[in-house]
Amino acid sequence: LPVVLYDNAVSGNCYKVRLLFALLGIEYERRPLSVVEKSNREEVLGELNPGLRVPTVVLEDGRPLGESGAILWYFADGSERVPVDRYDRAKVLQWMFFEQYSHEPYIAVARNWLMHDLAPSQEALAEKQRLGYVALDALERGLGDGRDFLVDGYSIADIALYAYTHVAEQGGFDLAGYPRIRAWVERVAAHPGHIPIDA
Ligand SMILES: N[C@@H](CCC(=O)N[C@@H](CS)C(=O)NCC(=O)O)C(=O)O
Repeated sequence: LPVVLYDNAVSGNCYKVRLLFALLGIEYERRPLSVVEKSNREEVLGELNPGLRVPTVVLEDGRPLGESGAILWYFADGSERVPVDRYDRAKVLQWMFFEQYSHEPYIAVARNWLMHDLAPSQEALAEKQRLGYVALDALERGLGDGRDFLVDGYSIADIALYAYTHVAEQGGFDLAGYPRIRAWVERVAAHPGHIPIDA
């Protein structure tokens, strides 16, 4: 059986998984779920992911796995996209936890609100954007010292952060003041096997 991906085409969290699968040449079956009309979530994902979120995968042997970061780690560990060195592995996790706590909740949510006209108020959107810029400042600092990627070589830390950063404009963010981020976005996109979010 192929790997199954419960997926959404505009979701950056799902794109992380599709991008990794493309880079690793992993074949999978894509099962789209809406991120707006969510009434069937429990029925479809209830047995698979207690969070009822996409991405959720079902492995070849039937075991389910949720959370984009966990899915990236499961498939990439042992490949070039996860370092071998213990400290570097922890640095990859440092960036992935940063993405989930300090980046995605602002940049992805601002984008989602703007794309689907969901912003509860202008003030709420402005606050998401303020905190999103704090995350972009951190990412810009993290790409200092002439480093090409966040850790040692192109890793799943880059995939996790790239997913929403490269479409941050859709959340109302201007990357003009972030030259290292812009160069890194181009570097990731130039990697052999790269696919766009809307592939
Ligand atoms: N921390 C989760 C977040 C997943 C997530 O927020 N998925 C969204 C789509 S991007 C979703 O399923 N939203 C529907 C909902 O909130 O019920 C991950 O990284 O996989």
